Amino acid sequence: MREAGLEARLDEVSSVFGRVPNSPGPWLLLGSHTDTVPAGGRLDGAYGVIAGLEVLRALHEAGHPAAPRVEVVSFADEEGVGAGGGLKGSRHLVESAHSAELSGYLELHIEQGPRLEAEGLDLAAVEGIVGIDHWEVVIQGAANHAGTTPMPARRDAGRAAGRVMHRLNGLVSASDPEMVGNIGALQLLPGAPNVIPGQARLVVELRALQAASLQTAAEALHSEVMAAAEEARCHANLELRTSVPPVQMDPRMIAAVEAACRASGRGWRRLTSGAGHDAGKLATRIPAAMIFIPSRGGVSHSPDEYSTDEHLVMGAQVLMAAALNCLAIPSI
Ligand code: HGY
Ligand code: MN
Ligand code: MN
Repeated sequence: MREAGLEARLDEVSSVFGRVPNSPGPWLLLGSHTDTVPAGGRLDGAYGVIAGLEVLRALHEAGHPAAPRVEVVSFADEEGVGAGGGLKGSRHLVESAHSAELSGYLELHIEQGPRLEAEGLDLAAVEGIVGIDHWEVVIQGAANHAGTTPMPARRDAGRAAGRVMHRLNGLVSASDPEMVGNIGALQLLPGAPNVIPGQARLVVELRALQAASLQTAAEALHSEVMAAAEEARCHANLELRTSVPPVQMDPRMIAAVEAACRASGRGWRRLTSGAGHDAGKLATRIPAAMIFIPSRGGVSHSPDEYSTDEHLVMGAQVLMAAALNCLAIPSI
């Protein structure tokens, strides 16, 4: 950011902000996050930060009047690989005084899914972002000798966890055909092959664009966990560990993005994001919008994450055009 002639600063949670020196604000914020999931790809988040920086650098170098009205951000800990459930940088920003100095937020991101590529399209104007609930399930049975304990006498927490995992797909699609869910974290304790697991700890992630679907699925999950525990003579407890509500993007900013997509001459569509983003958190406080470019094979959260250079450059150019369209909106 400093090489681009911007003044750069860290906030209290290590997000990095860059703006034209002595610009008075308010600012349209561009950017994304630079953290990744374990063994993640190189584009999820980082692409939007670099593209936002490139847009501001180009405006600043050209002495464009929009430059002092734009700020760029690299958010910390969007993925939540540590504790806290993620969106740490954007959560801190919306709770800070600086959010009152922002006229809007525009995030360029890879789609992380297969739809644009499957339809031969190059861009998406994101209209909404799914809500994401993380349910922590603890199933308590009794650790015991795996060789001498007769099957009917066991209180096998792993058996109950296995039934929940097996039934999850059914309860998710019964709640909402568009909904998704999985169990990405599972622990069987004490974790030895010759000990009946006395405890199973799992995190169930549910995602839906409708809050009602998340509620329906949560109720079905609760019933399933209790039935699985009872069948294995265990006890169980569920706790909502993190919950990010579904959110709609700002209609005026979506229109600004759509105008930029149209002007690009490339194929585009509106899309809902199945991935969570910092824009979802910012949208709870200020006008926000997102732009997607295609991901090869829809792959993300993997070292195989890839988008073509042509799409990467085109996305940055559309970000520039969309940002200028946003700055022309009277209240932005
Ligand atoms: O999990 C997500 O959807 C995002 O990549 N953090
Ligand atoms: Mn991610
Ligand atoms: Mn991301």
